[in-house]
Amino acid sequence: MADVEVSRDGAVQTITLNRPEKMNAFTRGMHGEIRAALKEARDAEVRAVVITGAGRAFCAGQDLTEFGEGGDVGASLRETYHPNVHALRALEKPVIAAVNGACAGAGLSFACACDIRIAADSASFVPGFVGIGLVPDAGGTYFIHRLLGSSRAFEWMSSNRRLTAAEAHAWGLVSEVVEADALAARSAELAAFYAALPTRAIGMTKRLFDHADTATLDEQLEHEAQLQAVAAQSDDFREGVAAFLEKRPPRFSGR
Ligand code: LHQ
Repeated sequence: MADVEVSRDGAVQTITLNRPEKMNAFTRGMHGEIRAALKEARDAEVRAVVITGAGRAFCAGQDLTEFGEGGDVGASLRETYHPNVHALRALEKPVIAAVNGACAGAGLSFACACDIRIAADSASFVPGFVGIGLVPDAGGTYFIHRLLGSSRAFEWMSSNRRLTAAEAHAWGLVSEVVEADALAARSAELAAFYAALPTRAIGMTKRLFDHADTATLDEQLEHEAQLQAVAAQSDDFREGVAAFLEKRPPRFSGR
């Protein structure tokens, strides 16, 4: 069995971290498999992606049995984690993290690099890093302070407090919490909903929000104008307007 499983159901691709006996902790080999899966997700036929974990964890972060003393940790992060974080953000389609259980360290960073997070009621969120004397990496400081605000992000990441799914929902870290048995069905339903939307517009909305983090108002207005010019050329824009005027539900193709 692969350590990362990829399946396709219609326009939805599911990527399952699959080392349940090790809480899906990341190994060097898994990064390559995730990279290949995210490359496959670029296929225009894929219009939404779900990332989840097998067994009782989402991902416990770096496999600490593989990560010994010595070696160039910075180089290892640049080689293994960074390309996948970039690939997630560059995917011009919605990526849903279906957090089925413990989510810690770089696993937490990875979930936070996704566009939408839903969680099982049994899930928990653990910074992890400070517990072993490290700083958050794999984009953790970037995404978590944007999601939670600096004050809460710092308090949480520096205290290493284990957050329940209900607390994560109250903080806005996850958008929804469902019973553990219902997570797979609910994430499939949510992904199918997103996969039926105008994918190019969704992808460009993602790009615009990422750009907004560092842009001035003038830069952002210009970026919006440029991408709107592209969206206005799409089949989905034509279909959306036609459906509105004909008072019928739109049938978006993602083109
Ligand atoms: C594990 C792990 C794990 C191996 C649980 N590795 N076995 C990247 C690259 C380079 C440099 C450094 O940084 C990074 C990024 C990082 O991700 S650093 C942060 C790494 N992650 C952590 O520090 C989290 C460590 N794990 C935990 O805090 C807990 O185990 C969590 C919250 C994940 C789960 O807690 P519980 O549900 O209470 O389970 P448990 O603690 O009893 O663990 C179950 C088993 O899983 C246990 O093994 P055992 O043989 O006793 O059953 C753990 O040793 C193993 N495990 N995380 N990261």
